[in-house]
Amino acid sequence: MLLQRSSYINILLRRCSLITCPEAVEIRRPWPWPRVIRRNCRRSTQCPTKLQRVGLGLRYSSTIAHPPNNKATAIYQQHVDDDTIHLIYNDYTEARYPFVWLRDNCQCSECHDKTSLQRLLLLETLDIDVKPIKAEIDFSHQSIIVHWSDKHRSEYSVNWLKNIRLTSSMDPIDGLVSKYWGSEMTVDKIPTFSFHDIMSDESSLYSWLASLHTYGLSIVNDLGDDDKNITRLAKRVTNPRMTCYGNDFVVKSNPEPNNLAYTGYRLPLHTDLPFYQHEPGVQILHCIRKSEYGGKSEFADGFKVAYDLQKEDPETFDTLSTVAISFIDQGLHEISKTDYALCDWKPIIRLNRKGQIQQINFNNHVRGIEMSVGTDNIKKIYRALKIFNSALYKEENLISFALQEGEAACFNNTRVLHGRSAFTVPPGCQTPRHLQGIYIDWDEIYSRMRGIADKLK
Ligand code: NM2
Ligand code: OGA
Ligand code: ZN
Ligand code: ZN
Repeated sequence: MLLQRSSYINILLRRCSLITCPEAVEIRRPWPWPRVIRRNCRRSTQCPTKLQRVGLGLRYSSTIAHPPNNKATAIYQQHVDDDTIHLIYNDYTEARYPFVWLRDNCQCSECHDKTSLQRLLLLETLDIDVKPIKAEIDFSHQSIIVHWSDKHRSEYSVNWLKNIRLTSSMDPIDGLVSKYWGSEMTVDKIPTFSFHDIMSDESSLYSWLASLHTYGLSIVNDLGDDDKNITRLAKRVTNPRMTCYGNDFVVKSNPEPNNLAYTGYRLPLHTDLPFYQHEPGVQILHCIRKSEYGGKSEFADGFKVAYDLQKEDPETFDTLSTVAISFIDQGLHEISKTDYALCDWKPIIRLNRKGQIQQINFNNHVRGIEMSVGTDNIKKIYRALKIFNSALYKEENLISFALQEGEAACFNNTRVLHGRSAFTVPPGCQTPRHLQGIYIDWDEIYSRMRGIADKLK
């Protein structure tokens, strides 16, 4: 017999006078796959926590001799309605779990592989109309046991269930905000972190990465002049992102440059490697040797510039966010030592599904020759590109400063545009300008941050 709407589960009556202390189970809640750590109740067998039954098993009130933790550690109540199992935890939070979701996420070894932590249950097996025939609380194990209409039996522990919110995200990354900036972000205001702190302390590492998320720009100092330190810094997060320019790269004026970055030419504001479908997320440029003869760094927040443009010139914004531009590069692949020819088409301003600004790709020196808009529209594209370019250089948007030796500029390569003024290398110069560069991907950064956030909880 299927349980009717609002019928309460009678199992609570079985042990209603004395249940397991809510503190008997300590929960760690790494996102998003809770690993369970159990701990015995600190208050031993005399624990006074009780649930008392009131009325005919339809309502319960609690008598708690010591206040519950503000994190739920036990289930107080459970009932089944049309589509969900409704739980009330001992911190008075409520949660509803749809039947189909519970069945889909059964954690038994038939449905879920314990080693890979991945789902075994097949969509073809899942009945979206599945219903519980019986659901009960197992107080000693603090779990819900459900017997399903498809004859399966599932058990869900409170430790696992209580951290799952189906209405809002549990991901710590979703709690981070973005803050747009303009030229008020003078060099002394750029969030700055010490290489040594980042290497020795995970909370400094987290703060650095969180700040990169928020502002898209930070400085790491104390790097000295060791050209391997940039790799050490990247590896503190993850493996660096390999590209056709290598695992890391030397930015020096070079007699046989395979990129304009490896000359002394001015580099107008740009994002790197837009000819990859998946552009590197973050770039780090470590100044090993600065130049007396130019080579100052420039930055602008592409999100702010795009946001202002959307308000001030919606037509140009529309062109920049809808028309795909080609980006190309070719040469000898630094790692595979084979010829490469990379090409991708994308709009300068990429919007997400909600129409919000998600990504900027802008690079004049690797912009392709081909255009897909038809001859009549070509001038419109050039006008839009020029408007975006001059908006980046407006006084209110541009910051410019000389990176000091031992400092690294770190920036979101899909948001913040970077450039440099021209520089020269005088004949016979023994200490030419030298930056060491590396890329890291956002997926890896967020993954590392989640891991640290779990540990710091
Ligand atoms: N480098 C520095 O997108 C670009 O071509 C920018 C990239 C050569 C790896 C330069
Ligand atoms: C680069 C770059 C800036 C600089 O290497 O991608 O933009 O200051 N370099 O040399
Ligand atoms: Zn199962
Ligand atoms: Zn660059």
